[in-house]
Amino acid sequence: MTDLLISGDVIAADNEKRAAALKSDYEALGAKLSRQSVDIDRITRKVSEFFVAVPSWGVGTGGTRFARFPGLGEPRNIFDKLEDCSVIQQLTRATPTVSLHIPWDKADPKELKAKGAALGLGFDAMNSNTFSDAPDQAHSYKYGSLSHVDAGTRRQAVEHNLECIEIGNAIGSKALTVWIGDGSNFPGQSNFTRAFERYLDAMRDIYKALPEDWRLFSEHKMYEPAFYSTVVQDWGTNYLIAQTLGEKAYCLVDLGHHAPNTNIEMIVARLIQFGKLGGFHFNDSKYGDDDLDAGSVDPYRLFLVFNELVDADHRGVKGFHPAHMIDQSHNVTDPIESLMASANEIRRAYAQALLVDRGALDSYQADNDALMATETLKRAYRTDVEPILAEARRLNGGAIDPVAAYRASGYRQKVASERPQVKGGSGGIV
Ligand SMILES: [Mn+2]
Repeated sequence: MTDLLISGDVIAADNEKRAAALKSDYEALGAKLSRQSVDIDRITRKVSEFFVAVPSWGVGTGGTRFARFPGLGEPRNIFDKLEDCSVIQQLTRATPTVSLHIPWDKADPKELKAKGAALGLGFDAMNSNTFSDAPDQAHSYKYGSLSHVDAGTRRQAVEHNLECIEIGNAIGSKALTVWIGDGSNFPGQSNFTRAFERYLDAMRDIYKALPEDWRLFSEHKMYEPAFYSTVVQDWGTNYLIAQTLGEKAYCLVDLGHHAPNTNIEMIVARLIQFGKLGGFHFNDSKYGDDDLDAGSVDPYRLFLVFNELVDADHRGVKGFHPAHMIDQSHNVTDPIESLMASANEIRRAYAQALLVDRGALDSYQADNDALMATETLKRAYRTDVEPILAEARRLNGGAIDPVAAYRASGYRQKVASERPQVKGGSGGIV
């Protein structure tokens, strides 16, 4: 039996209010899609089988370099975080797994596994942290970790990643994501070549410890916390890493880790073509690594990314199973609400991409009909697929309107009374 933290009655009562309208909207959309020879139930089925992992760190209130304004009922530890994650899953039915960050979420693996099982949650990729210092560690990461000039510091960073694999293995994870803050703030501070050699050597040691059925994801980021250069700067560097390490190594694309206006969907296509797309950290951005909610600023870009994923699936690309994870920071919203909204936006982009008439698109491309080719994408994108998303949630026991049901449940007020309020703001993201 799964521990359900939102009463089934609350969801049923809220759904009841919306059921008739949904039925009518779903039928109208079904009729419209059938005129395009699209079976709405097939799309709904595919959407309900599409999942995205929630980041454990996402359920705490985030912050900026300037301040953090703690929210009500913030999770005190990983077990509280898992409870919040289970609420997101219960209402959306889109997020059955959680991605952990070590050491932030360090706990007895047996207890983690038991809590996850009780809440009906599994564990997605493990995330190591060698970009900040843990209280008792021997060597500081101030000047880097896996690429540090000091061998002892590099060794410590490798050992930490090995520990993440060990914990992950015990709780059923199948992947390790490595993101490092290594880089430089001044021209001349670091030798690009030597730093990258040291990084690759350290990553080889991690790769060697990877269980047979695991994947290793490296995540590129063009700047921050290092502002002049980063060791894993861009997708080209990332591809070289995956290529150098071996077949279990893949590239992770965090949508916010690119320069403004970068054609991310084309990067995705390239990585798919050469068998190295490992997965995503979904979020949105206006200027940099803003970690805004997925689809909140540029939903068309999210759709274009999904267009590449659906295209790859349609072409039957071998061994294609990218990991889908959210990586966001919530500064002004209730993190549970933001994560539910984001999971739905991600599914929305997927559903819209499923509606692209790929045969027509191929023909327009072959005829150099640029206008009709782009209209083919736009036609799918302009379709309001909300009835499909809502029906997928409803069919699986979720909420037709997750935010409304969540607010009706009083969950935030309840945990606010149980979890002591964090006093005062502090700098830095969580
Ligand atoms: Mn990320």
